[in-house]
Amino acid sequence: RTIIFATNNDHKVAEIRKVIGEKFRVITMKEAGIDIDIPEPHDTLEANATEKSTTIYQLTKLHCFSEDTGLETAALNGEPGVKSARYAGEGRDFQANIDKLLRKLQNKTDHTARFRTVISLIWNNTEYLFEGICNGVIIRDQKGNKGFGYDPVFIPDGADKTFAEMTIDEKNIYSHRRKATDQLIAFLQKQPAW
Ligand code: ITT
Repeated sequence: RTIIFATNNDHKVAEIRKVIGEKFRVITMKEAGIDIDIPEPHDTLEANATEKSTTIYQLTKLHCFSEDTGLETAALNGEPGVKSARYAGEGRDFQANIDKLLRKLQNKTDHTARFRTVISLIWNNTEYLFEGICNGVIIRDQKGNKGFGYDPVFIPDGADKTFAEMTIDEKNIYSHRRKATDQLIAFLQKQPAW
């Protein structure tokens, strides 16, 4: 039971592997010997996830999935959203992205936000989408140095610390990615032997 995870983001791999455990064998692109920059040219998470999974499916013809994630803030009409990785420019500099977000939220009272993950699975030449949402708030100062991306400024509802102050297991209690992955696992467990 082997499936390829079409991503170049090692943090995503670590988080998803912890959820999947021994249920399935997850192979990264690196492990499959695929060294390409997967394109993300679209204006929705769904379309970018589809682009990544179909690109890798066409190369390998193996079961594979990808995910695209965005941070959506209420006061900024869903920004940075699908642009989360490149909010402050093509450099994908996570500190610059956080700085820009905090600057734009500075004079807003509503700091609620959510992470949204869309997983695209290509299964027997058909696509299936799974979504996971984590609601929370953006704080004004960064806290913690674990995790990645916007983790130092996001506190999920029900927690009293940021994702960057949590271990992967703690983050997985709340996270968008874990919720989407749970649905992927449920789907895969329903499939006949593979
Ligand atoms: P792929 O290879 O899978 O495309 P990526 O890093 O390009 O990896 P995305 O396109 O999904 O991933 O970019 C989403 C960005 O949003 C990512 O670079 C982070 O800055 C941020 N992000 C995604 N998930 C996050 C999480 O769980 N916590 C904090 N920030 C996150």
